[in-house]
Amino acid sequence: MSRTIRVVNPATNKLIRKVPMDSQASIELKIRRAKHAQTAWAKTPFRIRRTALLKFDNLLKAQKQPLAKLLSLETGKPISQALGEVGTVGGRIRFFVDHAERVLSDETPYKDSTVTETISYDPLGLVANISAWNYPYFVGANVFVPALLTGNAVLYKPSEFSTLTGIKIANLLHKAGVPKNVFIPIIGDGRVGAALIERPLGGIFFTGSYATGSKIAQSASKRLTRVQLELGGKDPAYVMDDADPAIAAAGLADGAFYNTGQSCCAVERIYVHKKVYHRFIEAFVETVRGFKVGDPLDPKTYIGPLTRPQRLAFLENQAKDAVRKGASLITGGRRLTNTKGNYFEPTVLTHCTHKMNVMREETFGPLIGIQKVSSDVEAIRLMKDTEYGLTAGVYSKNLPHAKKVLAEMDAGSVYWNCCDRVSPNLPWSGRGHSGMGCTLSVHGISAFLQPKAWHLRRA
Ligand code: TXE
Repeated sequence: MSRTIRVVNPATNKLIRKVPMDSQASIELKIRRAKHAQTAWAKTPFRIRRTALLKFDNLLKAQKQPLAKLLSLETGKPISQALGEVGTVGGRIRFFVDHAERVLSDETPYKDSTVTETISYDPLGLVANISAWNYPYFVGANVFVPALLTGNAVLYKPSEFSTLTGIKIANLLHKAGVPKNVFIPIIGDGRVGAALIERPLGGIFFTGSYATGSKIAQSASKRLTRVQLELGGKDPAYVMDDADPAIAAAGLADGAFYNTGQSCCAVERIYVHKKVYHRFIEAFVETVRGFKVGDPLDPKTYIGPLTRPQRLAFLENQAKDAVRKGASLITGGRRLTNTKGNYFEPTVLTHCTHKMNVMREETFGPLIGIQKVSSDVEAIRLMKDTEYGLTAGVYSKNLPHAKKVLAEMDAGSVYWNCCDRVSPNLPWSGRGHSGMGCTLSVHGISAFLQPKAWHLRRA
């Protein structure tokens, strides 16, 4: 008897639907079907693969409203942000469509009268895409769009917290012309994910937590399967002594609390130079107190419920630990008890130090710790005191001043007067506990290819 996923609405904790999980046997069957279909898909002319993904983009646009509503119902994402995600994922799809053919093309780096040296690019073959729930369209498309364009077949396991959205994505890809056996959804939780990656695969592309990512890397190492990991972060931001405190406060409040703080590249800790500290705190707290907490389907809602109920206690413990060690709780700090949903008050802690969990462990929720600093040297030391390396940002009026600090950061992405930002033109990569490999940009297309070197000598 196969297990089922209970799809629950985080705003009410009411059951939406039960979905049967894949079993060991059904995973085996799907892998066999995908392996067989991939050979033909790789031989399909690029323009046909390209047309299918452009059609997928058009279908997403045409069905934006119902897709966004489903995303909001099943993850608690505020509807305005769900519309934003479904409405802008097309920019990433079109980036990949516009650049994949060039990345796929043969190259001839050397040729003389007798010898020709060329490079061709083969797809990895069968890739497993194990995805996350916080941006299922963004983090999914980062992987399966370039994977499909480069001739791979994809076994796509959506997170158990965004199962219905994952099934919708599969249906739309098939409707757009991607063969059913070339993109196959695998439904289930971590146990199903673990069973999937035990099989021989051409690559494993994972988005999720560091804890799970390291388990997956260990499992993949037995077969030397290529692994790409997009993991968590503890992203710092530094408000420098010449920054405009009001501009920094508005940008960082959004960066810390957008998607109810459940973004891998959310601002997770803030350092503020003493010169602008009080004006920043005043503006930042006023902005946070202005966030509307409510029904995700209400267009005015900015803070919705946490997707995962177990994180309510985690956030409460982070706030308690900080206060116990000397932090000041300026606003929030606990779950909302007058609702059936997983709501947590937007929380701001000041007078924080690195003795507190809130400044060291990933929060991934609507809670932020702020620490005053007296110099760039102190800020850089604190920003670098982490095992993660996803993003780091500064607010300052002076670019050379900002660049000096950003150049010191050991992170995949750095920001000047912005934060929590992803662009298809730029590589998205994590260092240390934030992962390995690259999505987006042309690097994120090459990730799905393997080169073949041709040494041709005229006899
Ligand atoms: O991840 P989990 P969560 C990170 C974010 C946070 C976490 C939140 O920072 O740390 O993800 O997502 C499957 N073998 N990012 O807690 O538990 C599971 O079913 C194989 C970073 O849900 O790691 C789900 O599909 N699979 C990212 C997926 O792994 C397993 C953006 C993720 O689950 C498994 C989004 C196993 N043993 C979130 N155990 C970025 N950097 O962009 C679980 N899974």
